[in-house]
Amino acid sequence: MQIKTRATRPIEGQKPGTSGLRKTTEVFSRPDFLQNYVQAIFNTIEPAGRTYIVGGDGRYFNDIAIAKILRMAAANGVKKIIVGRGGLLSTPAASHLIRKYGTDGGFILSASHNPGGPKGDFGLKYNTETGGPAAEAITDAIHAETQTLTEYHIAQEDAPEITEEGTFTLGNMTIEVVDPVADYADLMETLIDFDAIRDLISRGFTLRFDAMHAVTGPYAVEILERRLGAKHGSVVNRRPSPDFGGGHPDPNPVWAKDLVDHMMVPDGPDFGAASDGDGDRNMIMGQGIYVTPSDSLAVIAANAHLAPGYADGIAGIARSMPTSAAADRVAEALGIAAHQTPTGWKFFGTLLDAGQVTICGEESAGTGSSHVREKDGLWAVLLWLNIIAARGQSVQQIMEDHWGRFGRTYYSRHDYEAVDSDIAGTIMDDLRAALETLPGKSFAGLTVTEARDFDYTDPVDGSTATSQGIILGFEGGARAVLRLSGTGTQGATIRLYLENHEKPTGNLRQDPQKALERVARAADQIADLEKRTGRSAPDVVT
Ligand code: G16
Repeated sequence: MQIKTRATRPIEGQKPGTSGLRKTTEVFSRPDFLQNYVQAIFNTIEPAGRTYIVGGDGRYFNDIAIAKILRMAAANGVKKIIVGRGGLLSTPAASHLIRKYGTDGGFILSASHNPGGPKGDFGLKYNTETGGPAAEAITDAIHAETQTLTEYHIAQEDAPEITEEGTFTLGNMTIEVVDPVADYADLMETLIDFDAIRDLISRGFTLRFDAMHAVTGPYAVEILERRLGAKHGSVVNRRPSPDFGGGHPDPNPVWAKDLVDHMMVPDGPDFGAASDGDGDRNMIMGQGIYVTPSDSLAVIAANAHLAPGYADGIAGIARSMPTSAAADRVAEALGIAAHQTPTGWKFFGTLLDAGQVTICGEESAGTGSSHVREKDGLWAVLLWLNIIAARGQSVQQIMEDHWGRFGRTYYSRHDYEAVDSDIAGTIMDDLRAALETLPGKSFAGLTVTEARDFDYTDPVDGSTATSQGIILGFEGGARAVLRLSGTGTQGATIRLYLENHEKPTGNLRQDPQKALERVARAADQIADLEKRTGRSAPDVVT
């Protein structure tokens, strides 16, 4: 094998965010951009003689990027790459393969729920041998490399086609092309009561899973239709497409409106779900009801023992700070620990590795458990089906029982998108500067009881993360959180998270936006969001 060593120079803007590096496809396709980043990863992880998993969500540029990564891996002395057929692997399946085959890590190509295509987004994330996203110390080291490296190495010859399973070579490196679905589906069978779900479906229970033209299509067809017997066509938008059928593969009521429309009619399916571009997010619905991700986490934690994988109970629950406190109430009732971490799945890793938590979740539609080190969309869907089968109740009844026991935590997220980055930064800076002056003051009739920045110390390894979001607490327990998104690619996105708890004896059937109206107004008055962003309302309300 001939290796080319090419000169490169530091390239601006390669600082990985909460989920690896995400940029527009146009930026990723610029000469040397991808190569520079991949070489920076290789320089950091010393890959000679090691084995890695490679796969992505099939979006535009997936195949080109994988071919380059294979050629660079061979040139950097990698011993073996295991890659999903056609370059496909959902993020949780990639995490599982890293763990199952004990590899040294993996490269996951995705910009998650962001649109794909030449005008869409692309992304690349390095996960370590735990199966989880690299910790900040590693991503910082990778970033430092991007700023100093002067050359990259790439095999002269082409990478083999990866459209069929089999074993190939590129120089001294072995490339094993595997079925992207089988191992993952087998893992699900060990955790979830497939017999109970099969029985439920055979008795006429109907479901609709919207794969949003993204990576979960083949996984959902295999598991829901082939193994569990859902009727053909229960999985819709099932064929992964490079631009997700022109859509936005973000499973929430705004972008998965088609699913909502199918579920909100009286004769709709009993259960509805969707997943995102790379299969780690989920949206759960029942006939006539949408379950918020925060509530879904709480219900999953309260009922996990009904699934074989969690029959002995769960060790603890972790949620990201902006996620509602609904799960904390479950932890309290179960007598187990409840952790609050910064936004980003990587912060759950140490707690999961140490066995301190079993179930984790985030408001951003991610739920997962210790079975992998990523959030897992289909796993959440299957656990919900297991819970429905075991309890013999509809989604609506399960929610009503849950709220009747723990109370209801009304929750909503308001997003101000593509805000000028300087304006967004100043809004947050000004708010931070005013924090000490807020307690005791009243806004929209609500008195501020707490105003602080969220700083985190990892209870396992002692690492710290500061300024992870501003928390505003109000009398009566309502809460608003403000933070800047770490996953957008256009300007800045300001997220305002709102919650208010209602006791089991209170009004559990309010419209969430109504229940949160006052705290929304109070937060807007404090941060002056609408005026300073020049909007009359948030761009997206979920
Ligand atoms: C990523 C992380 C999640 C995190 C989310 C936050 O999600 O993996 O752990 O909650 O970003 O997004 P933002 O910073 O925009 O609020 P994903 O699904 O995009 O990988």
